[in-house]
Amino acid sequence: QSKRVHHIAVIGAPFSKGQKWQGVEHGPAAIRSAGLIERLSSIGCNVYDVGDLNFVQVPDDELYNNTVKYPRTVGLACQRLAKEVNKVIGAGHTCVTLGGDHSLALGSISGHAQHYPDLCVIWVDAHADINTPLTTSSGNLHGQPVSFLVKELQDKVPLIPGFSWTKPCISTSDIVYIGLRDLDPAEQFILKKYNITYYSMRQIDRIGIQKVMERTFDQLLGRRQRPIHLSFDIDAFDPTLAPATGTPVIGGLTYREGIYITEEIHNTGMLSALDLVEVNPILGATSDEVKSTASLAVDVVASCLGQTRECAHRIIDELPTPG
Ligand code: 5AB
Ligand code: MN
Ligand code: MN
Ligand code: MN
Repeated sequence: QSKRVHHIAVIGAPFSKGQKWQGVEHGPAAIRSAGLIERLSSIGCNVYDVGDLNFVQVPDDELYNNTVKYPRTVGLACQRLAKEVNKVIGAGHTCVTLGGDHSLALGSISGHAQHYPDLCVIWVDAHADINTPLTTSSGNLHGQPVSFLVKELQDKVPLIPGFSWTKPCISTSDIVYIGLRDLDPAEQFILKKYNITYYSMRQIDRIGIQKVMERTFDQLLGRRQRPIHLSFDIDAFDPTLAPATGTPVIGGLTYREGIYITEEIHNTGMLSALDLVEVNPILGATSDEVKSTASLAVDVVASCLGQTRECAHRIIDELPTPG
């Protein structure tokens, strides 16, 4: 599979209403400026750039339950993204969604699942993003997308305005978290009570990233091969590597751990869609911080799609001869 041409669709999703900071809507532009499309072409991918989607802010988008912010605007954006992801996946592409904030994963995973109902999810993040609209203390929907996706949780999730199109599409055993280190009390409760697998930074320290990936694939692909949706929040990395993001948490993944995760996912041959979210160029303290965060995002996406640390995708079959 490593020599097969990868047909990739890139969707820019400049959306920010799932959280409070200005600037995450410029994530797609920052990642493109860091050379994503050229990089993917240079490793042999066939790239179809969809461009950036147009999101609208719904007028009079009042708080749900006095807490949850912009429910209609987030719901509509996710619905729009779901439709686009479904379309490019249906056309046979591997789908790359550039965020934008992480509420978008509700859209990308829903759209992906419409085409591949048996998909599984690997969620790489400092956070579990599994608050319900009733447990969230920030009110930000980028901390809640997983709650709408998990079937077993639905008797705890209220119907909120803008979300009536959503349909839970994964079970608790179909998702694995990697990199967690900042859970709210209700999130911790949910992960334990519903027996959701997570490899926190502490667990990575204990058993190493290699075993984490082995166990992840044993659980998700052990019984049968099926499509993988990777949802990668750049704040999974240590803030020294990814400073330009809205909710940085000390003690994150090293470059090598992060890239090992994505290389291994590529090697399964089952990656079908990925999100790269939460790059916020306005939150970098310097232009170097912005550049390093965006270029890290390019490395993550490229290594998901065949870039290796050993050799590029292109193979040479002869050495030059002198004379
Ligand atoms: B991110 C927090 N749990 O619910 C909340 O960056 C943070 O997509 C959510 O992972 C972080 O607001 C959302 C405190
Ligand atoms: Mn390959
Ligand atoms: Mn997240
Ligand atoms: Mn996060």
